[in-house]
Amino acid sequence: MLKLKPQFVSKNFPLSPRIKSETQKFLRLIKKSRSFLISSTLTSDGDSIGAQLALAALIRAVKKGSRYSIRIVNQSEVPERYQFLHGHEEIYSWAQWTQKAEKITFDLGIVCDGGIERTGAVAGLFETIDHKVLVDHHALGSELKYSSRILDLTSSSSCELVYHIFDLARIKISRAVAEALYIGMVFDTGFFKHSLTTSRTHLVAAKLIETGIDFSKISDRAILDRTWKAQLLLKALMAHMEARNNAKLISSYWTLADFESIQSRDGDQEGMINQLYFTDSAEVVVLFVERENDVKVSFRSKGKINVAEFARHLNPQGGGHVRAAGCTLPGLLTDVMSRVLDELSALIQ
Ligand SMILES: [Mn+2]
Repeated sequence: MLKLKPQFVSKNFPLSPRIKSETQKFLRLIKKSRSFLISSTLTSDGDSIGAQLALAALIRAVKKGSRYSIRIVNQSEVPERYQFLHGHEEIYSWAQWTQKAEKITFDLGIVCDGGIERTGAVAGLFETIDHKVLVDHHALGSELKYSSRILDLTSSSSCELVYHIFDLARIKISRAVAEALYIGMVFDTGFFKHSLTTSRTHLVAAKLIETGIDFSKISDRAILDRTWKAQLLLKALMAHMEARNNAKLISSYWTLADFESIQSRDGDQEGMINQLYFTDSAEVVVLFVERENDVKVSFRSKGKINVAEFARHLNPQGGGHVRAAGCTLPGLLTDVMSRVLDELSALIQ
């Protein structure tokens, strides 16, 4: 196989001095600490899971030979589609964590792919930790204070950024870590298509492929394959699809009754908003998900409308990227839908 020179990526795409010094701070903190907490966003996705598993491997490499413990705790369970990644069984959902009732004092709390504000119940665990680290690529990410803030808005994914941490620390990337990082990158870039995909992204992917991963098989397994129940969810999504503004605004929704009758699982909805996005005339698409106490709203934009800003305008705790963002809103599904669609419709005109 064609091999790129070691450190090829960092030579061509050096980290900015600020991100480099924040990363060095992070590596020093890992050396000093013995007990680690890693968490990520409320809803686990390919990027958040991949980055967490890779960060855990990074800590193990740095701490090799010394005593330490790592706990990865997320609000939600690892979606089934990622349950082949090495180490996934070490990730606790909040329910599993509270059941375990382990008394543990963490020295270092690491949050990736979103700030502590977005970790749900896990946020409480961070309160008593002295040193916190953010590894993220989201604009409008987190307003909290961190001992090290590794925030790179030019990264396609948290996983791409985590690759650079390995590179800077000169830690060899194993095949298992390469699989986790590759899945995160494929997930966040939509198979290297979204706007944050750069030549650097491809070079990082090339380095990961060099470890011998079966990228074709794992990306089908993690991203494209659907369970039959997920296909039924997609069927409902297509059935509920509506267009406004000459099909520049496309929307759809799922009700609690849909979930009840289909009996789908958490990860089944993942990526389905893309089916709305693939409408040629669409400028912005919205997916509404009815939940017990609120409505989850996800946006994708082709660029004219900054949906991160729009999501923040609806709920200050919302956010994301210019082209992909989301928020939660209180109220009845029908009310939330008409309010959001009216506002967006006016924006498009
Ligand atoms: Mn991400």
